[in-house]
Amino acid sequence: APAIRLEDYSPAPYTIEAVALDMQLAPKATQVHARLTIRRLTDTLPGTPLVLDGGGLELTSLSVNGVAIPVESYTVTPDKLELLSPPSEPFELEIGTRIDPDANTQLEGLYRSSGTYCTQCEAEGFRRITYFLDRPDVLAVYTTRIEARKSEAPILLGNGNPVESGPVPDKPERHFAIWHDPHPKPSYLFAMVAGDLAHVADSFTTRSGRNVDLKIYVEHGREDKCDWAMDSLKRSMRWDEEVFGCEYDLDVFNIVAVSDFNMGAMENKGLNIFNDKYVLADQDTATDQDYANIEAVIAHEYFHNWTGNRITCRDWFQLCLKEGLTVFRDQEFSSDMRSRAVKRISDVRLLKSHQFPEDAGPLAHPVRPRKYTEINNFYTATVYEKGAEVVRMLKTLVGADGFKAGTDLYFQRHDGEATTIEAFLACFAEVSGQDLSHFALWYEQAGTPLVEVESSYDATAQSLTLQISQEIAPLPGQADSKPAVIPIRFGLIGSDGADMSFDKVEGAEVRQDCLILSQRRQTVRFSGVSERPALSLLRGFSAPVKLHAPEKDQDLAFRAAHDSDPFNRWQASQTLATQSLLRLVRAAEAGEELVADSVVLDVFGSILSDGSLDPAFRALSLQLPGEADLAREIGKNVDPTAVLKARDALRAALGSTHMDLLRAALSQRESGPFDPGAEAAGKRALANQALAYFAASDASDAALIVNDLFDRADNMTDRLAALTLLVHGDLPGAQAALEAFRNRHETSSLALDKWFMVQATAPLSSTLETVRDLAGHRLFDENNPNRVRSLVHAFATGNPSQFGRPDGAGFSFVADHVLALDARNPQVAARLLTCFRSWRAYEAQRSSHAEAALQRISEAENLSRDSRDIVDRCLQ
Ligand code: DPP
Ligand code: ZN
Repeated sequence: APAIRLEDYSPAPYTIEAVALDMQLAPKATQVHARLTIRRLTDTLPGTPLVLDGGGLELTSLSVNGVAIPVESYTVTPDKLELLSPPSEPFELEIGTRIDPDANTQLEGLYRSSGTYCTQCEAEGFRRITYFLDRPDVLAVYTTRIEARKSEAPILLGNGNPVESGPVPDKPERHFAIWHDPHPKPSYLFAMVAGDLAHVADSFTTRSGRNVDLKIYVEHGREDKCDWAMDSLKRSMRWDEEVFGCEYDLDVFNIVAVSDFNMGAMENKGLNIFNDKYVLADQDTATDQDYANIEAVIAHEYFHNWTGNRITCRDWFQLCLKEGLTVFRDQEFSSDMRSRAVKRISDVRLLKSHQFPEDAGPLAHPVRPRKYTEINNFYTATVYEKGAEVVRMLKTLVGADGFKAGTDLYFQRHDGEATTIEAFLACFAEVSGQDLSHFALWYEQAGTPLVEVESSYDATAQSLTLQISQEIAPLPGQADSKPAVIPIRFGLIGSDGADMSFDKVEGAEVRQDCLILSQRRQTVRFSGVSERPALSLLRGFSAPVKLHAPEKDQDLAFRAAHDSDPFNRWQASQTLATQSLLRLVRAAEAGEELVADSVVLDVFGSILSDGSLDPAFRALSLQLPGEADLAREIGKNVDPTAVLKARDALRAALGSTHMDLLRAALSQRESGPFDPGAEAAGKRALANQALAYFAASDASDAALIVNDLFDRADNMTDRLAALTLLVHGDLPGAQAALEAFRNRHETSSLALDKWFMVQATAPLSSTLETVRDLAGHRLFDENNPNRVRSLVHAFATGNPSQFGRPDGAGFSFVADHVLALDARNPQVAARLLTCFRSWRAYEAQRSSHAEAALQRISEAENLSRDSRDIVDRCLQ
């Protein structure tokens, strides 16, 4: 497939101003009738052909201004409709198409999920419903008439506001509903839903007094699992008014939860469609992490109403315009709802584990890519999470007031437009008076900058000198890099643990507590520094960079106890643990005895016993870097077995050293009614973290205590924590617990996903065989993306030692699934395939097995464009 390039962008020669859709739903033959009001743009010569996108369509009728057009005046294929010489004056084009929702296994366009008709049009799904200018810069007003058998689909939903509904004359078994969306929108925001659904209702009054009916639609019997999602929605609506000044603009806001969905959720105007994983929650089936995710995703999709819908993207290269900004907004929302420090740490962990490896390998791309062959492959951690970090840096640079003024200007100036990153940045440059042209490099350049800092203190001169460099390692298509603007928030910590003052700084700009780097190499000199400080750099993770500032274990331990910045306190303990684990990995590779460093044991003991710290923060601080995090630090010649051994050794040492503290922490587990809020969740996280170390210790009653917790747990967080320890530790009782869990949750598919996942991620040599068996289990469903992700994807991305087995069998198993899946659902297959992206980092034997698996995929016939793109880039 030819690459699509940013520099080739040009507006379409025609625009579509209004769309009237009539959808006659039937499972295998849905008839779509579209009436499009089309206008030639003034720059377009009369007679210029009009080319509409299609996707596997069957044309059933075609007319212009009410008259069927002769066959010689158009050409048509399933993927394209071309009018050879359209009228020069505005005209109405009517198109009939027939589609088969039941045959749609790729879950793009119109499909059915558990019998419910639903749509997914981002990025290019609308063309699978009718021929259209299916691109985000064509904004039209939509009116949708939906007709279906009443028994099959009593509920009929569309974008915008409901207009009319009733029985269909002469067809007593059918009914219809008409929806009208007054806000012009791109086709990717179109949606409709029809099915036999239950709902819960609530309402919200906007700050200007508009009453909005809120409804969440779910399968019957799931109504009691919507409370948290509804509560999150109302809090999101209020927060967006208060913090960003964004008010809702329709009479209704509907959310539909479906069980078969490729992505997390979709922000269709007034009709958000969700993967049910991000809606449904109750004490018995959802973990605290699920609750937090639901809150974040509900907010994210709602916030798109302004950042994405009212103001959309000119072209798909600008995807980060809506996604990076909206992720930033949902992160801020969660920070306000929960602990800001804990949220920041969790987000940075995610960034480092998902985005950093992407940005360091063959799939690296800029936050705003310059070319793509399949846009679905660019819904990435780079566009979303790094995109959010870039917005956060922008806020740091222009200040909170400048940021608020900039977003106000953006909303006012670009409302109703499809726009670009340049236009977005111009708003902040204008209100702040700052030149942001150098900063814009963050959107253009791939790769994570490595910032290296060497410090020296001169006691006589009372000066501190930092030699700082920045560099991005060469990437495919990016041999060298330019230095970026990097805001480094910092503090100089004195021996009493407090931040020290200094007189002046030469060699870099400093604004408040922020050093602003902009050159390849800089020497920065602080004067008036009264003692050698402990250097706290990159506070709050103020830029998405890798920081190398060599620091002794003792200094890290000091900062882990005293840094006034909670993020860096956490980072200091993590860096300490990482350094120690890397030494253990080397020992494991050399076949030496694995002895944990006492300084790490001490620091973890202090955190465990420090009751003054927030429990959620303590829980996070006690978590060791993951196996994949360590592999990333090692970078090349990775042996995942050695990594696992090192981590197990440290976990066991921590458990055995602190057994008494752990017992004490376990006994503090709270009872009483379940509360899904952040504070109660933090206490559960701490108790379960303590349990994890206890289970890894040499305590003779460890298995007994874990089994007991499993039996007594009255919520999913605790039950799953215990089950995971039993299964991953291969402890006595594991099989019985798995069976009990399955029996209890057999009818809840989201809970059952966890049953698959816990087995797929067990770091045991028997796991691959287990996973193979599970793929043939009666409860496995290869057509349900959540189920596939809970087994195959979880194995490939959450089980480094078994996916990366030295015999290559893990790679081969995943490759088989990629190929099988590719024929049915290319988007999910291509996503699974990205688990190979770091294949070159393995030691030789493993990397040659991984390469062979990729080669096998590459040689398959009829590979989708999605998978072809990923496999080609991985092998390039
Ligand atoms: N636009 C969706 C989201 O990120 C993804 N399909 O919210
Ligand atoms: Zn989004």
